[in-house]
Amino acid sequence: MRKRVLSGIRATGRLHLGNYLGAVKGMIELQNNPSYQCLYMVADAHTITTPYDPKQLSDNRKEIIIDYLASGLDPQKSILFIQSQIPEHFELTYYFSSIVTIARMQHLPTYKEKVKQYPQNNTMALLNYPILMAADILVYKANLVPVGADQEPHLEVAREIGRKMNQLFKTDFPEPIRFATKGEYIPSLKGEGKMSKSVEGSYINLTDSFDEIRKKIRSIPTATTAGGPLIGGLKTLFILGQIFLSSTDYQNFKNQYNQGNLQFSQMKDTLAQVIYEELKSFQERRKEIEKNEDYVNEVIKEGAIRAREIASQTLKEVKEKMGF
Ligand code: AQP
Repeated sequence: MRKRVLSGIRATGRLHLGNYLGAVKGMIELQNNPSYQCLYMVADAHTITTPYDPKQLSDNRKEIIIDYLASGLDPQKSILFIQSQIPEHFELTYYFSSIVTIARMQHLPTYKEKVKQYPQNNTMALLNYPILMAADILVYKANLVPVGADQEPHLEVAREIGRKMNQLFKTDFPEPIRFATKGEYIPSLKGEGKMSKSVEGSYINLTDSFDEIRKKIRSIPTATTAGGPLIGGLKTLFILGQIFLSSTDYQNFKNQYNQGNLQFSQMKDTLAQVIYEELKSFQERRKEIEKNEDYVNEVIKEGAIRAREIASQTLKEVKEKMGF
């Protein structure tokens, strides 16, 4: 049997470069490897763990599917679906929650960060996020999870839950591991923390125009003189440079930096141009797909049927083993 792959993106807005490099690139790579069966969802249920607008959630669900298709995910090769259309994820979450302590969830760094970011929104759904994520993965018995480095603590929880379920109830969940890309952690354009869509000024959207990209790259805080350790905005600039520039260009800029004669504006504008070139074909494909709503609806409908077939089998098995 082919190994399974599961990944997803929250429906909190349009995709940014961090989502693309840390998650989508890995999703595409695995989809094109015939050894894997890939399931990629829009994590709409995870969206309500932070403040949200129902109208925007409703629109974003479809927008993420369009982003997936425009990035090169192919419904002939991967199952593309919307998380909330597969009720088995939620039922399994409940069963899993019976073997996870509250203390374990409260100690997660990701939970603490979100509570700090949204102190008015310290909800049960937020606390449950990693259990739902474990259910998302294990309901398909997925072995590989292409997600960014920020998701590693959640994957550890998924492995712990799988192990404990296997011990207690003799299930056969695999230990899912993260599939890392070379852009597994894209720092913020502001030079502090990660690129994140909830932090204004930290990200480049996949749909940004050349002028917007150039303006954003130019805004990365860099030192007035070159040389010294690569920290803050400099780190962001060079990480993006390493990913997008040719190795010759990158090395030239790096040497100039070390020698103290780098023109930051020149490096920034070259980088903006190359990023735009990579995003241009995505943007063109996106415009085409947007026009074809029936096709997008069909992809979503088909995806739900195929995902549910697998998920319902796992759930049946788990219920029997747990004594239901
Ligand atoms: N900066 C990043 N570098 C690399 N990978 C990243 N991912 C997110 N940010 C980076 C990866 O993208 C996928 C989707 O992330 P998510 O579902 O957590 O989406 P999100 O929460 O909407 O992403 P943001 O931008 O981080 O939003 P907020 O600010 O709302 O929390 C995951 O695989 C993630 O690792």
